[in-house]
Amino acid sequence: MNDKRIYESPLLFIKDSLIGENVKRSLKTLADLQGVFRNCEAYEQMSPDTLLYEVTCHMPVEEGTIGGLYFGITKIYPGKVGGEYFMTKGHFHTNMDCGEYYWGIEGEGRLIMMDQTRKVWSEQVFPGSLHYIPGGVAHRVANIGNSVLSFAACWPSNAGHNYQVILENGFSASLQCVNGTPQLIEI
Ligand code: M6P
Ligand code: ZN
Repeated sequence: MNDKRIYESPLLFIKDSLIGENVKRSLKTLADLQGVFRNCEAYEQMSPDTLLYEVTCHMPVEEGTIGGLYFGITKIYPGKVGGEYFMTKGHFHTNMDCGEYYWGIEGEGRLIMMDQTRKVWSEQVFPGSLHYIPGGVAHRVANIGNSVLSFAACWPSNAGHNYQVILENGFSASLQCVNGTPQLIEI
């Protein structure tokens, strides 16, 4: 018998894609990350249209809603600017009380975190890795492999993104490829 109380999920999260209502996708090119990478000369030599990453988010409530959640999948393409791996812009949450979960789906990466005293550390991202990012800690992910890195994230809808502090002061270390291996280089 057909049970009318059972509905199909309005959302599908299959491997690294997200399909359904209230799902928004945005693409980030090199042009969108002006001033983020350390090697300005290498940056200028690359096409501004180079696709670095794409973010697909399920945003069921209005931005700023207290108690709501957002869910997103980020796919970072492999590549480097100079010796620095392709990575997300990175942000603090505007509301410093808000934390976030990240977890690895495919590929190989590093989650780089920096607290408000500018202390930096990183965690390995791989399929199945789970990362808790406390409030007040800036976060960004770099793809250190030769294939797409994808990770999922879940954060409060009142967290907000503060990119300004990162654009003005950067992280205090950058993830560089040194003799083929990733190293956090303090600046
Ligand atoms: C994750 C979440 C999003 C964020 C995205 C890309 O999916 O943290 O909130 O937008 O990564 O990171 P950024 O916005 O720093 O480029
Ligand atoms: Zn965040």
